[in-house]
Amino acid sequence: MTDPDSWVLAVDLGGTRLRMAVVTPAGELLYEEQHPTPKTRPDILAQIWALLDRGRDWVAAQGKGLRGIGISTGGRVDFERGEVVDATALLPDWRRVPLRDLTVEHLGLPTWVDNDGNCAALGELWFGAGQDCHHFLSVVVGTGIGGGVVLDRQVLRGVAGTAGELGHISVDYQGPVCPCGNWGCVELFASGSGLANLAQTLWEAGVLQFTHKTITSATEITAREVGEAARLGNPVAQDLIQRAGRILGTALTSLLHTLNPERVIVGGTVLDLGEDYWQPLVNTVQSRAMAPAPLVRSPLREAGLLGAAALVWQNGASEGIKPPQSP
Ligand code: BMX
Ligand code: ZN
Repeated sequence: MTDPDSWVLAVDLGGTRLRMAVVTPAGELLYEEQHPTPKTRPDILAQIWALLDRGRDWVAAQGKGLRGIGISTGGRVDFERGEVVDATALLPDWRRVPLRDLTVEHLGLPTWVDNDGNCAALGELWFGAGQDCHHFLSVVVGTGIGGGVVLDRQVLRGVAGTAGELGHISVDYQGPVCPCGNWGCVELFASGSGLANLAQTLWEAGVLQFTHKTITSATEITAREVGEAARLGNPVAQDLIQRAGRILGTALTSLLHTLNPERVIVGGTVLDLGEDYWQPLVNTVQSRAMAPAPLVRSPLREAGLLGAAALVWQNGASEGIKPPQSP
């Protein structure tokens, strides 16, 4: 039976969407909200706290108590300090943010903060395709590419708490400069924002045309539009998506050679592009890796939110919070 006193509030801050949910230890999302990510740091903070206030009020109205708050965010996070160290242009001005302490000050509840890729990996470990697994990789292909490495059922955080930035593995040493500082990062080619940028350049050059929709400015072109064009048989769009799958497969192959995991769990909205993305991804890993690990799709709708919630149960012993289950 679920202990209602173990409910928590979870937040997931991505480059496009900001989500909040009340989560039970069984992994049920009881109350959910989702909004576009605000554009500035003060607006992001204000929106996070407004959502948390509403979540807390909703729980109080049910006559229930809350254990704490877990926050999943894009950017590199110093987990011990609960601080966002740095972020790419997907979250402008999102650096040196003492998010844990600010949130504790605002809501008075114990709070933990981690990178969204790490949270998704923790979500898989507790509730998803990692439940029966000791060593796995989790990859979330959305606006950016979030990553998490689980070794011996622990999320690998590295010395400064910022490990697992799998989107920033270079697949082209002379490639375009990434906002992270590296060159030719896989995220520039295989993420939703990467695909959109590449498609915009091809559209401006007259190489890619859209027939399903009138496009008047490059900024209207998203990965979803590229997907729609591919579905209608546009060979340039299909090629772009297939190439993205192969490029992600190339980066994952390097990770398999480094970590030799049991499986790779892949999720995120970009998988909605379908087989044009998925098959080249799988085929590349199968044909290039020395010992290919199976690629499985995440069964979770909200791995990041679930992992953010799990942060509370996993780390809450110091606050007297008992884990409802061992992951
Ligand atoms: C970027 C980087 C990662 C993040 C990933 C997925 C920032 C703001 N983000 O690589 O930390 O895990 O995107 O993010 O630096 P999402 O926006 O797709 O959820
Ligand atoms: Zn990068």
